This record gives sequence, structure tokens and C-alpha cells, in this order.
Amino acid sequence: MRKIFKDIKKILQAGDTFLITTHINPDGDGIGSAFAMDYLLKMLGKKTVIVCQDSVPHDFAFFGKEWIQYKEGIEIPSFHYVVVLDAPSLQRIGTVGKLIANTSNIINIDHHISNQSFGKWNIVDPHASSCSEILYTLFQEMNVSITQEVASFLYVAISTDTGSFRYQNITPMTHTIVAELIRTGVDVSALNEQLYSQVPVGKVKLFALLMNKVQLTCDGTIAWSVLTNEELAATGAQLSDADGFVNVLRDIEKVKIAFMVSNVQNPSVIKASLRSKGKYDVNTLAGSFNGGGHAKAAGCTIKGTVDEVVKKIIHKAKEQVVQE
Ligand SMILES: [Mn+2]
Repeated sequence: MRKIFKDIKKILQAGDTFLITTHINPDGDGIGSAFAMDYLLKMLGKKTVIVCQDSVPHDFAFFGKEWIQYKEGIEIPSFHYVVVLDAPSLQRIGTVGKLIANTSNIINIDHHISNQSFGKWNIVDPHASSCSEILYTLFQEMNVSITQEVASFLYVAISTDTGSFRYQNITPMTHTIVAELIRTGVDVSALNEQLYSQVPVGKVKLFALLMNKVQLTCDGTIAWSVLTNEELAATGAQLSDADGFVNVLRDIEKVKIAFMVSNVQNPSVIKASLRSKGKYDVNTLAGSFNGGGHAKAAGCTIKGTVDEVVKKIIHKAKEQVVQE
């Protein structure tokens, strides 16, 4: 691990222009990591541009920062290096994949166990709670001090990727890093209010609708719900508003595997978000549909109708929950 940090250090010092990107439907870790990486490179005197398929969701508007949302034909400043953050594969960066198709100078920094090591340089640490935890080490390696603003990026990233410090991916190192972030004077209480106490009313209404539609099978051990355009239209919510809802399905008593499916982006390609608790492994489950993620949080896309896809996922989930 140390050697790869040394290698990346040399590349970051030698390069002059960098494009930074993260996965589609960006979450706190992808966003926090992108802004932190941007700061780090700027402190090294580099030219940077952050380009992602999707814009920064309104949940994270409190950072007061935006990036370039990639659309075909849009002018992007030239770059020699690409830093891909929090993405297990190049498919996960969506349309930005086309933009970087002609460069092999890819630095891949990630913590997903399913990471395909697609970069020329790869820092992949599945034991890190988040991509931002790896970036913290990179800041230290590069001798760049962490300002309160950077601490807020990293704190939000680590906090959201660990379910507010509840998940198995937490290590003593995670808390040590967070202690150092708090030491910069960053206002953790204010950040948490921004994160969790500024919920748009449309999201609350969407939550009510989807939770009302919850279904259970296999003696209540598998839970799911379905998001369609009708619910979005009825509540005025955005697609990203539904992101954390699957966690609530997982938290139902007796539930071992939970999932949320959506046909909002494409009526014939269903997007599924999967969660588990205990020993149950949704990374493997998603993997059987060419998706992936972490053992307890993963995702995939499956061709078919909502009903067909729900059946397929339940069939695979049963293989885990029934045999005991
Ligand atoms: Mn992450």
C-alpha cells in the first residue's frame, strides 16, 4: 500500500492538468472526494476540472460548489491525467467514460471490493470506510494540510458512507481520521444539520408513498419497494431523493435482504439498489447481474419489466436467506 501512495505522489507532482470524476448518481463520498481531490491538486499548483455525468444533487448544495455536468459537445479544458474516485468500474462514471476514452493516464482511487483496477495506477483499499478515507492518507503523503473546508468534504464523505458511523466498514483508523478532521474546527453539528435536517417536503412525501408500498416475502426476510415516474410526479421529488430509502427497508425487523427497484431512467432497464444486514451479501447478489458494490450495499441494472426483475432478485436473495 505504501508503495502505491509513493507512485501516485510522483504522478501528481509531475502532471500539470487533471480531470477529476466520480460515479453516476453521486453520493456524499463521491462528491466529498471529488472536491477534496480538487483542492489537493490546486494546492500542488495543478490545473483541474471536475466533470461528472450528473450534477451535484441538491442534498449537497450546502457545500456551495458545483462541477461541470458532462453533455456531448460541451467544451472541456484539455487534461493529461484523469482521477476516478469512488467508482468500481469505468461503466460507473457513465458518459464521462467517452470523454476519457483516449487517455490511459487514469488514477483509480476507490474502496469498493468489486473494483476492477481499471487505472494505470490503482489505490484500491476495500478496508477503507470510504474513498475519502484514502484521500486523507494522500493529503498526509503529499504534505498538504487539511483546511476546515476540506475537513467538511471528508467528514461528510466518511459520515455518509458509514451510515453515520454505524456500518461494519468502520475501523479505529476511521475514527482517528475523523478526530483529526474535527480538530480543524469544522462544525460537525452544523454539517449534520445540513445533511439530515434540510429534507425537501417532496422527499418526505415520496418516502411515505414508497414505504406504504413495501412488500415482504420469505417469512419477512426479504423486503422491497418500487419507484416509478408516477410517484416522482405525484410528489415533485427528484430521483436522487429516493437514494437512502432502501436503508429503511433493510432496517425492518427480521429483514435480511432489502432492495428498491426503479424504472424511472429507462422503462426496460431496471435499476436496483440492494442492502443486507448480518452475514448476508448483496455484493455477490448484485454480481450475478453484473453489478456490485459492498457486501451490505450494492447495486445493479437488469433488463426486463419491474415484475420480472423483482422476481429475479427475490430468486437470488432466497438462495442466501433460505439455506440455513
Ligand atoms: Mn464510497
